[in-house]
Amino acid sequence: MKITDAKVFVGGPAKNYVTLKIETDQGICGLGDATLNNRETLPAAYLKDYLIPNLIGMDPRNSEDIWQFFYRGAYFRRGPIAMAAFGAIDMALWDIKGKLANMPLYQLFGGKSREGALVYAHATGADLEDLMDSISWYVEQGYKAIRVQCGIPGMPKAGYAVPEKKGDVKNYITDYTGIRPKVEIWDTSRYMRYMPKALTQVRERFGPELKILHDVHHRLTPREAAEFAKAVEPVDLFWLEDPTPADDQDALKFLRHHSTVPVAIGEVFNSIWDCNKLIENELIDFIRVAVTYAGGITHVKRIVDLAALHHVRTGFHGAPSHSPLSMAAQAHLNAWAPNFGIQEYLVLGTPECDALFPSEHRLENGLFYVSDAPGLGVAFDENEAARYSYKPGSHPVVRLEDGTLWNY
Ligand code: GCO
Ligand code: MG
Repeated sequence: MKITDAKVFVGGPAKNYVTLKIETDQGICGLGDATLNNRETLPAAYLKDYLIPNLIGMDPRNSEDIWQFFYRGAYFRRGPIAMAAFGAIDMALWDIKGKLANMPLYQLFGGKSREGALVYAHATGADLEDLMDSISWYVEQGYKAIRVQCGIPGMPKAGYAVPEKKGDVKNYITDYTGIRPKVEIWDTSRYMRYMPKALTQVRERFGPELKILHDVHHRLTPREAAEFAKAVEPVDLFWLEDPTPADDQDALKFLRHHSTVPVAIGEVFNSIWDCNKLIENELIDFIRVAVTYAGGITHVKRIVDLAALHHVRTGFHGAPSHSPLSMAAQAHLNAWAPNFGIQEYLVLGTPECDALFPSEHRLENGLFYVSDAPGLGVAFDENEAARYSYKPGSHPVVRLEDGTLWNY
């Protein structure tokens, strides 16, 4: 069996999805997602200029060897751009493998460990009252777990994942069209004083059963993060996410020595070497990598297995920048993983997105049910894809009130 061709498509409704389609001499094709939010053209170029010319003629069934060929062959290791490009190839090769076996991917991993996989949605508000309305809306939709963020009184501009206008709670924007980023202003003291009180009120309003998550988005120092974690302990969070900048694997030691709050980290990681110390030293409870830019199914499965040895559960990244393809790859891993924790899931299901990526995967009552179709179980409509083109975008940049640049 041989790979005969591969194409890259960039574009989509709301997001610039980078979709790879690999064709074979047996008429079976495989699909993968290489979307790297706000840097989409780069994994696309890596695929087109370096990887695809080597891929043609290879046997698509040898997904492990192909992964090693590209990873070791790059010489300069890791990095989100390369790992997103390898990840898309890997996903597409697993898709082909599933179609050849006529089995959904979770069967190739070891079968189902559960039927529905728990997901969490994002509630947000310009202020606390606004946030309460947003949470109520998700609770009514049947969600059992909700990430909560809200505006901080006195904070000059909206904080992380917070709408500027009250009532804009389902469509808040965290990135912007255009190449120049919006600037947000951050004030750690105001956040540290206000957010524990706000989270306490959410717990009081919604009772003990709702799973509440909160994302600090890398903005605290290790000492501040420990203080914050202690302050929110009575809220009984499902997790506290990215309390410290994720590039320092030692930063969580201090927090861990001072608090029992469950910690989640890893959406910016792109390899096992970014999180092996965190996992082996049991400094975290949830690992947030994404199949999209952590080297695809082959590499992420390795991280999941390491995590399982150390009581660390999965909580894969699922921001809207992941196309239905990588969300499906994660759904298959979620159905199988003995150490599954939760899946971030923002409803992608606009009619445009469903038309571009038809599938039978479904969300019901806060649980995600994986499709039984062979492979990833997602199709790709090239005619629909022709409607979209690349639009540049950017993440915001964050400064302190005195102008010092901070972490987004
Ligand atoms: C999350 C993340 C995202 C990131 C985004 C950056 O928890 O979902 O923090 O919202 O900000 O993925 O591209
Ligand atoms: Mg996050």
